[in-house]
Amino acid sequence: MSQTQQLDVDMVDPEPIRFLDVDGRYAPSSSASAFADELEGVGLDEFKQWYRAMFFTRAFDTEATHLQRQGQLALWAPSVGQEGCQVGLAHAAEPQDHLFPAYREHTVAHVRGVDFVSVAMLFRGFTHGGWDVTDPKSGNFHLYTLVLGSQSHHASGYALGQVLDAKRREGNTKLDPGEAGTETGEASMVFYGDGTSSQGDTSEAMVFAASYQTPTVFVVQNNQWAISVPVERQSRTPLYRRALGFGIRSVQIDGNDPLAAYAVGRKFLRLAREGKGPGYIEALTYRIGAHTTSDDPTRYRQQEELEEWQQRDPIKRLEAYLREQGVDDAYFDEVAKAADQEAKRVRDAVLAEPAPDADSMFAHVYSEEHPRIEEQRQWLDHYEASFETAEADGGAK
Ligand SMILES: Cc1ncc(C[n+]2csc(CCOP(=O)(O)OP(=O)(O)O)c2C)c(N)n1
Ligand SMILES: [Mg+2]
Repeated sequence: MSQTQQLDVDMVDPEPIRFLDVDGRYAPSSSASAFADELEGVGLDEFKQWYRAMFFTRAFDTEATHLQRQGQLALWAPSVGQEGCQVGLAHAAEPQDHLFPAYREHTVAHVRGVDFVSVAMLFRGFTHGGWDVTDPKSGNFHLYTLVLGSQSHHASGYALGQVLDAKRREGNTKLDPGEAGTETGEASMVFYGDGTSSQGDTSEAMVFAASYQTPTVFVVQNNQWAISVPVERQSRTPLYRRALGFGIRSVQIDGNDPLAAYAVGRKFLRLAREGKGPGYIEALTYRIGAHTTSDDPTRYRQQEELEEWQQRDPIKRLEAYLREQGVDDAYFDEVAKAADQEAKRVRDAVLAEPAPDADSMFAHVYSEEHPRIEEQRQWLDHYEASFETAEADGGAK
């Protein structure tokens, strides 16, 4: 699965870390042994819970796509195919960790307790992103970020704050740059894609994280495409190797194996919390659906490639593993039924929500009044009023 090497240097990549093979059999790859301990104590109950979260997210994803097609969402970014690494990494995080997503981390959002309705409302244009009305910090799951790469700065900057807070708790307010070893007890984890790795922000964030030894885990979901640009165009070297150049521990995992994502995520987050510096995980996965509902992937990628990756579907893989462990139809039927109900609940809630006051678009841009915002607010008022005038005149002329 590694990318074709075009450099004339002799470097062999280890096999990606994997515990479950494509048929859901427990068959750790050679590089997995260093992480096997992390799975101790994780059993059937947990795996069933992970399966449920993945299945629910896919049902939600399908419903959200329908809602967009029916004109109820402005846009939708599907995560189909990427649920495996997301569920493993989300469960690897502790409640006190802070997670900084891009825009298709729907499984992570769900595991962190964010209501799917909140996620849909963002794409409906009804909220600016604060997840639950009662608690915008819900689950320490930060805002979806469409400005590619900016979240890597948010995560490494936040992590510097985590270090400073820990030092302050010890009565030490002086930050010595590059000094490792501060136990923070919490970490930050940031998600972005293969294409985003070309954005300068992500390199700067790695320099920063390595220099200050921040407790940050960078997760790159290499889903092989950045809209229509293949990963081979983004990087001539496997992405995980870039982080090594910054002095950051880094591995490549089979991103459709939730066990691999959990084990590596757990270890890297723990090392980060212990003051042992940042980590980087390249999760090899695939975007089965379109980039967004505005995209038609048949214009740029081959059907055979899609079918090949469909064989590696993370949900089917975990299902095969669970069946092997004796989980029967009754469980899978119950999950499917409950997921259907959840999708219906989200649909009903989205359609029932009254349209927000248009003024809310302007209300929180600046903390104080701003002439440009006032200008825009007045323009909208004038525009809205023009419809009333047109109606009073007997309709548009
Ligand atoms: C700074 C910036 N540049 C360009 C874009 C337009 N854009 C949106 S998504 C995308 C591709 C991102 O690809 P990748 O990082 O691989 O994430 P994926 O969508 O595959 O999950 C681009 C170029 C943007 N949103 N922000
Ligand atoms: Mg991508």
